[in-house]
Amino acid sequence: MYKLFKCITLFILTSLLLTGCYKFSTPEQLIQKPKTNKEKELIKKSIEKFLPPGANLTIPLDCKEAGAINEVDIDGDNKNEIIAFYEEQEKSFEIGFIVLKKINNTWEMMDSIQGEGFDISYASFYDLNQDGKSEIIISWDYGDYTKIQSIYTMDQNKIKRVFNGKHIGIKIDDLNNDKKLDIFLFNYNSKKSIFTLSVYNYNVNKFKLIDKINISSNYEVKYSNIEIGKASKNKKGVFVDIPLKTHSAYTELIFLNNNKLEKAFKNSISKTYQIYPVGSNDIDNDGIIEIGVLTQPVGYEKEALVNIPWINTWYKWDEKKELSFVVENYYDYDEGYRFNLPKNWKGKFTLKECIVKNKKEVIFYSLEKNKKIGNKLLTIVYFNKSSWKDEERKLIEQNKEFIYLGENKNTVFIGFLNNNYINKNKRFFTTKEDIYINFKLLY
Ligand SMILES: [Ca+2]
Ligand SMILES: [Ca+2]
Ligand SMILES: [Ca+2]
Repeated sequence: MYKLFKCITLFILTSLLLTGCYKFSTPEQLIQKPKTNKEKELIKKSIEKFLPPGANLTIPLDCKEAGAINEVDIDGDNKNEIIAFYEEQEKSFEIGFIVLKKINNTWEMMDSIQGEGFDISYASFYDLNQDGKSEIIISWDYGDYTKIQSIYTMDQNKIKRVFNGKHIGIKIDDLNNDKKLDIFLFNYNSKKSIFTLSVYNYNVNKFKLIDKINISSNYEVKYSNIEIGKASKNKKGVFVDIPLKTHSAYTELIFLNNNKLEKAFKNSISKTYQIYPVGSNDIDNDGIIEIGVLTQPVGYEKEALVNIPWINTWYKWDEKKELSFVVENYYDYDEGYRFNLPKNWKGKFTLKECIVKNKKEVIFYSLEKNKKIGNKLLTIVYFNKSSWKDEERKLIEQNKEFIYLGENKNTVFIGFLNNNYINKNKRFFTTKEDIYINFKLLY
């Protein structure tokens, strides 16, 4: 699947290549004049000339921070060099990158580096030691979860490896806003079931360990989602989603305070326990990362876990030691949508998924005294696209109020809001507009 993804993205990338799918190393370079098509064509041709025989351009699996062809100033002359990643998949199974520099209007190869493993799982370019030259940071991937993290720098016109080690992940960010980039390395000791996060700074060609912290896990950490981002308006954190035994997980939020890595919560497992992994994500697009857990709706106490229509409940760090509620959502992964529940319904509703006359319905009910299931609040009905026009006509004839929520390839989603009940019970107040806005197709 990754390969397919790569092929597709590579295709898009090569077609976007000439329209600006470049990486820039400094803000100044962002405003440099766009290259002419002639220049882009020249770069492409030059790369092709210097690639090893049979090699093709490739992009890192995690392509958020680097593409196949990257423009970065790695020698500090304020002009960008070209770094292009390649793989050769027929004979030598070689993977690596080449570095080109523009000399007298032609792109010459400065150096080439052969990597390790079968894939590049991550790459980025940061001037880690603030000497004006960007370093090249790469995760060489062996296909399981063994990864070699390497950092390269330009030294006397040659690429020199300044760091190399086996770690399951690497991330770069200035976590404590001291203008020094922090290098985060993640390790897992399977014998001791300990996941370790270490942070380094790179000063005058030396890597200095700032601090490290252990994160408990009772399960083999084959995957883990690690996000660095805002935990609140002014503070960045490392969000580590850790798997636990069976199928569950939790999220550890870590800060760097006075050069010490510190956990945000005293007992993260109990605070962020997820019976199935939900993890951390900026769910409301406000630039701050939320932590998601699963809430079991009322009425499913005796149901098997897999049959429960779990509600995703999202929280943010409250800038102290706790979490504060953000939003809850219902997901239908088969049909590909998400519905954000009105915030004032939290703890006051439950739901049922049912089939009525061959149509799927999701019905949200009020909870009354002693958590007794009460009235219908909202019904989301799935209409077959081919029959929707007829159904719509009928609804209009019957004067029935409905909310058009959206549609995918085969299905039209319609909401019916129980205005009679909601108007009488102001604690459930919501509007048709809010319901419409809260419904989001995922693809
Ligand atoms: Ca340069
Ligand atoms: Ca540097
Ligand atoms: Ca957010």
